[in-house]
Amino acid sequence: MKPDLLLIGGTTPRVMEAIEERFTVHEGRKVEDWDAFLKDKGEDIIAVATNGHDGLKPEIMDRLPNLKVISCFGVGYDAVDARKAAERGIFVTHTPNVLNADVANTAILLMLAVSRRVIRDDSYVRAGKWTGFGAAPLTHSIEGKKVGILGLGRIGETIAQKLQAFDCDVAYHTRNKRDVPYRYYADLAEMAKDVDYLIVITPGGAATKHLVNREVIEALGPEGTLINVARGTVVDEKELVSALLDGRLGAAGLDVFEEEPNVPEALFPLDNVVLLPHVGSATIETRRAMGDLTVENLVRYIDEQTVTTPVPECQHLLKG
Ligand code: NAP
Ligand code: 8YV
Repeated sequence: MKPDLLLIGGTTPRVMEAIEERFTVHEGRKVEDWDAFLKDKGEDIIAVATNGHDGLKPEIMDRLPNLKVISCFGVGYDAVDARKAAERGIFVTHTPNVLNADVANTAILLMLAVSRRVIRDDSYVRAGKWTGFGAAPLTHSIEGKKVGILGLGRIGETIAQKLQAFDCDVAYHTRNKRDVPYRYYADLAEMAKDVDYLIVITPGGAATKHLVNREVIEALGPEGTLINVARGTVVDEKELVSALLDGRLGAAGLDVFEEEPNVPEALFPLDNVVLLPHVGSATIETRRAMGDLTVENLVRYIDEQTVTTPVPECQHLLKG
């Protein structure tokens, strides 16, 4: 008999095929009455496969008494209470590293798209304005500019490395200073004051909520650009919108929002803003690698009672 797995949210056909080979899969999306489902199947579920957006609601986790592993498709796991899971001896796993390059590319893509006004100029051509009004207005180069990175972890460091190709002067802010060739700022607002671009790439969750507040946004200022590829919650979105509307912030490139998939409509008319629907890692190649790692963690738990990439809160559950 195959063990029971609860799948939260959608997944790729490749992941579905792989998990169906080893598990009896219960699709959360098809559950109409959660109370009845959990009464009937709650005790049988030993594995959950989920993603960074849907996570696992605490009230559902509480009703899975034999749960052993929660495998999250994505590196950010702020939608899963990993501390509580660890206390119960449940492994939470995620997909670090395999997405570093594409998320870093998205950050740089947003820097370029905003600075070079790619969306505006594309519309200019499509609207026939090039023939009517001549050349489009000049834009800003990112070459040699000062970039502050909030969060210099796996992805932040990849962004820093890639920015060397643009001769950018890179600084960073984290809680712990690192041994890296970039200028460290212990104070985020100080860094924001000194840079042209602030790139946000920390985890989400309570500890980073609204780190980018009014003070930081104003320090970045009317010539500054904010790029957020982390989580919407890290930036105070109301303050961000009002600063952009008032011209107190120069521009923004945003892949993530506080209430996804809802994006503040006040941003829609602004051509100094580029908006993406949380697609930092959304390439066929990277999503395939993320899916394979999500499955590997589940299968290794079944075969070896261990996992490949536990989140830090669950690291101590690894044997040996
Ligand atoms: P990571 O390796 O764990 O790096 C996180 C960095 O954030 C570390 O440098 C950490 O340094 C810093 N940090 C954490 N809390 C902080 C705080 N309160 N103040 C300042 N710095 C803080 O994580 P990663 O793999 O680079 O991923 C980062 C995040 O990117 C994920 O958690 C996820 O939310 C987001 N992400 C988004 C997408 C997307 O599609 N847009 C894709 C992948 C990931 P210290 O501990 O020293 O402070
Ligand atoms: C994914 C992400 O979009 O890895 C993350 O933290 O935000 C993205 O790679 C998301 O997790 C997919 O569910």
